[in-house]
Order: sequence, then C-alpha cells, then structure tokens
Amino acid sequence: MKKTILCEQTFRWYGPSDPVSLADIRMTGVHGIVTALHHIPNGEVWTIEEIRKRKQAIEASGLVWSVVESVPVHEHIKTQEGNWRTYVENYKQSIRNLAACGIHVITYNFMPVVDWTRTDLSYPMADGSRGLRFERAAFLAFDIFILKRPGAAEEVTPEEYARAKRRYESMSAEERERLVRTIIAGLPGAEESFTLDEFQGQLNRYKDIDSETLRSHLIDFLKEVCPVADEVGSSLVIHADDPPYPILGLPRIMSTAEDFRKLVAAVPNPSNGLCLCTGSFGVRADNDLPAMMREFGDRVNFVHLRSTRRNADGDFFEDNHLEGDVPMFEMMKALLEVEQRRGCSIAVRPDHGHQMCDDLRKKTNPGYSCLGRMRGIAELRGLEMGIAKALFET
Ligand code: DNO
Repeated sequence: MKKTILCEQTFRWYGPSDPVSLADIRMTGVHGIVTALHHIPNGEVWTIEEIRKRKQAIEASGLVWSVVESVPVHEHIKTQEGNWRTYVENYKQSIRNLAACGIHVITYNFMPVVDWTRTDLSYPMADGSRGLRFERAAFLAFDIFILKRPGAAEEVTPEEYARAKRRYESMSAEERERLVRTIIAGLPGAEESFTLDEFQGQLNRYKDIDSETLRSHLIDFLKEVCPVADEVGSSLVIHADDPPYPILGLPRIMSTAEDFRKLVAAVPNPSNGLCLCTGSFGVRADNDLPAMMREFGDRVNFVHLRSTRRNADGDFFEDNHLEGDVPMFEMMKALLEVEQRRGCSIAVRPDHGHQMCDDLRKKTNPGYSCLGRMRGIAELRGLEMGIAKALFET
C-alpha cells in the first residue's frame, strides 16, 4: 500500500523565556520547532553564532528547528525611509546565515506598525476555557475615543460610530486601560510596543502610503531578497494580515488570494512563498481556503491551522481548531493532496489554542499556552490520519 506523505507537525516556541519549555513541547508529539531570535533588534543581522546556539538548544531536546517565525521586516523597509537599504542588506545576510545552519523556511509579514491585533485576550468560552477575540466596536472605541486618531470618526458609518460610542461609554477606566495595552503593547511575536503618543507617531509615518505604495515597497523588498533566498534554497513565506482588512487607516496588502496573486505576478521567484494562516485569511468569508491551498500549493511552505468564528458585526473569536468558520476537513484534504503532488511534507503548526485546565492558573503568552495548543494538534493529527487512511491509502 502506498504510504501517504504527512505534514511536518511543529509547535511555536518563544525561546528560553517561554513558560512552555522545549521539554513540554517534546511531549506534544510534534517533530519541529518554530521560533525566532526575539532578542535581536529588528533590522539587525542574525549571526551564525546566535543561530547555532539556538539550534543546539532545540536539538538537545530531541526536536529540530524547522521554521523561523519571523525575521521581522524593519518598519523603514515598509516605508522606504532612512536606512532601509541597509536593513534589506542585513535581511539578505540573515537569510544566508540561516541557510548555512540548515534553516530554509522564513516567515515574515508586511503589516504596518502592528503585527496581529485583538481586543480581548481572555474571552470566556462556554466550556470555561479562554480565547482571543477581536470585537469591532471595542476596536473602534479605541481608535475614535481613546487614541482619537484624526480621521477615524469619518471612516465609519454613523451606525458604527454610535455603536463604538456606546461601547466606549460602557467601559470602566480599567477596561479602557486593558484595551489600550492589548492593542498597542505588542502581542507575542510583535517585537515592538508603544505608548499612545508613540503609537500615533508611528501611524503618521504612513500618512502618504496607500496600499498600492505599500505593495510596491513589498515588491521592491522581495526583488532584493528573493534572489538570495533562491540561491541558498530557502523560502520566504509571507503571513496574512491579521485581521485581514484595513485598521487604523493603515494600508493592507495581504488579505486575500488576489493579494498573493499580485505578489507572485510581480516576483515569480520560487522563494516567494506563502504562510497559509487559516485563522487570519479565514476571517473573510470571501477567502476560499482549500481553493487557496490548491492554487498556491507550490508556494505554501508553512501552514497555520486555526479556526475563527465571525459574526455580521465584523467581530470574530478564535474557536476550537475543528470548529468555527474554517472548513478544516477540506483544508486538511487539500493540504495532503498538495503534499502528495509535491512529494514532500509541509510544516504546519496548531496556531493558538484556548487557555484551559492547568494553564488557566499560569501566565503564558496569549494564544500560546501549552494545553490548548496540544488539544489543537491532537485533533488535527487525528483528522490528518483519518483523511490519509480513508482517502489516500485505499
Ligand atoms: C500570531 C502570529 C503572528 C505571526 C507574524 C508572522 O500569533 O500568527 O504574530 O507570527 O505575523 O510574521
């Protein structure tokens, strides 16, 4: 009987200060680690020495370093200001150094100012666990009434404005404070955090940059770095905008299938890849995830498996991995089909998970507690095995 090629199961690890240790991760049954050198400031070169040190620590735990998430793209590359060309050269060097250490998949994103954004990091689920949520009215309350961003009130409908105002008025001082911290203090992996004033200052830098300009900056960046990645056999995988629509008046360029199509048309290099994040892209009903997996299969070199559930108000929360709006069965089937066609495994990780059981009493990175993610990977692993045996091995 033919053997099915399965996914390479991985877990994200935030490095030595992550409360979830490599020893914990080993017990989840995954093979690979997804991590970054979070201590190196954005824009600087990742040296071979630092990469090796981290790699050795991972291997000493019986795991391998499969994917980098992320080598952050310096803000000046996105706005093409100041030393941006130096940062591009540094990025090339980091790609070369990682390849020299045997690490060939590099995740990045091109979201201005903020990486992923939520309004609630401890949203109670019916079963007692806690998850992450984006509530549009709360976000607009922040934007219009707390940050008081110029232009924010004019960008929304009168109904949305009224809803945001009611939401703002319903919040206690403590809730407002928590909301500010949640949005601008930097979620794990975001690398940067700001005060309200600094935050507005950062947003101002994008005043004259619309999405087509930002896209052209991304293309300029890729035209520089992709030839280097091609040469050393690496793949640069771009992560979706999260959430996948404009926020804070900022331009967005990676929210739909069409966005990635444009990127490939402009930079056809094989190293121009996609990190297919089902949770981020899945927030939009017009993103057909299995179809994206099939269309971009040759360039999808990393997959985040997570499900979100949206409502008509533009809110969403992160659901259990096999529930919510993401058609996980069809997604997994499409992923397995691509792997059989390509003849190689693709790295996947259970993206986020609910805070549950003992983890409710621990302080872990939001979305990255051990047990919720372990539930996620366990369910996904079962789904994968079921599909592989029932559909591919008959
Ligand atoms: C959140 C993550 C993101 C992701 C970056 C990739 O949990 O999916 O922070 O790592 O956007 O560059």
